[in-house]
Amino acid sequence: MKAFRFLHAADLHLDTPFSGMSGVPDRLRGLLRESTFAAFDQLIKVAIEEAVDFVVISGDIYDASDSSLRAQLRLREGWDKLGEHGIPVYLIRGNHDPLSSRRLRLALPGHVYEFGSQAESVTAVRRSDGEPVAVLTGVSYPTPAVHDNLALQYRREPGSALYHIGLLHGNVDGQEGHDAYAPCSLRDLQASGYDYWALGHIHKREILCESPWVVYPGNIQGRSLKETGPKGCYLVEVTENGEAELSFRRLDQVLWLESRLTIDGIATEEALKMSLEERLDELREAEPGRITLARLSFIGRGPLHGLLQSGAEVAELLQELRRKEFARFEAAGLGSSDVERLGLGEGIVWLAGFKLETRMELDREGVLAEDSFLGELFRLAKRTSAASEQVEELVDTALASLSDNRQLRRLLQGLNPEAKQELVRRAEELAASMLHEDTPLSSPSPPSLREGGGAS
Ligand SMILES: [Mn+2]
Repeated sequence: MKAFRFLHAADLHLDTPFSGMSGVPDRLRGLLRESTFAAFDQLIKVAIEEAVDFVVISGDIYDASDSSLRAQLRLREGWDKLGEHGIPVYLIRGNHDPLSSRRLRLALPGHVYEFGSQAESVTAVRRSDGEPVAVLTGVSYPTPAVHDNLALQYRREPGSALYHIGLLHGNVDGQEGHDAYAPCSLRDLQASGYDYWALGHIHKREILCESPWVVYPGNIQGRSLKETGPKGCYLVEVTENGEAELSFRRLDQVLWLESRLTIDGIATEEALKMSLEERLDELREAEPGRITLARLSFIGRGPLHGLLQSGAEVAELLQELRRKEFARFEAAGLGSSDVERLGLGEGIVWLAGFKLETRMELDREGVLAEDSFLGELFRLAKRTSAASEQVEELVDTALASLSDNRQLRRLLQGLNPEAKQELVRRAEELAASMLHEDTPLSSPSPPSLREGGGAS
């Protein structure tokens, strides 16, 4: 076998509209709309810098099947750059950009190979000497919804010693949160004889198996709070003995993340504001040159719990911080086409919303020593939590009456020990807020989880 290297990306979702985000200034929205293209430009740049032999893209290149001409032209620009460096592209279509979509008709240049609606195989060569190095098999979605197990169509070429790569857009082992298109099992892929499964469709980066490699690179740019953390592609380097080494290459220009901020020990609104500003600085410094869209979860216990409960105070505070941050951004003189310039300077942090998960201040030790119903309850919870069998027993007994209902029973069977422990903790919390002397019994408030302000 001969050594070679390639890039594996998927789910580019070019021209994602970022609609439904309230309160985002137009200029920032412009940068968000640009972000999928900016990540694509990075992909092209990395391919050229790493001098890969080819690029593999496993579906959902466009976000919508009636994708804009703008998206098609930007894509073409990227392909042309790769063409200038002699780097071919192999791609399949996914559920967002199936072959049936009428508008995706710009002719592809010769170095971009698009697989058709039936599994087929092509041979890829090493650029330096034109030696064949890999067999690539792929299938494009003919229509948006594909329910067949496409993986079964992939056949290793008999007698071929070349490295086999399968491009597949689909859901392996019924991953949640994504349509069950082209469903297959990890076992199907392992049994196929392929060396590397270049998957797309699931937007979360995940390596399902290392022998053979079964890899979701995730999407190249996060697009909502459901797609948090750094996004990019894999550089795959295959050695002469057919072993592959993967390295993640970050491509995203906008980072979505969840950040937790504790109110422990914070006594005043002023102190909370300072703590928020510090967090903003930390987030900005952690991601220079990027836009960070953060949702804050307020956690912990403290005197501010009661004040924050309604959410109005927090919303106002965040609004003020957004205003200041955006003024900073405007002062930097950046416009919607300045993602690259933004890449040179400081980042910007936009607070995309918040969650309230704080709890009332409680003298736990005091309650534990108390001769009261609450004290007794806390002692029971403490004793129980020390041993996981006891937690199981307590929760199972407490919930036994619910299991008459078939649906509830199924839900309960799915509870793992951690979830049961959490139930005990929450029950303790609930009882505390209902029984604690500060809280009138008439208005019990469960551990609060309120969301507000912005995208999800
Ligand atoms: Mn997708």
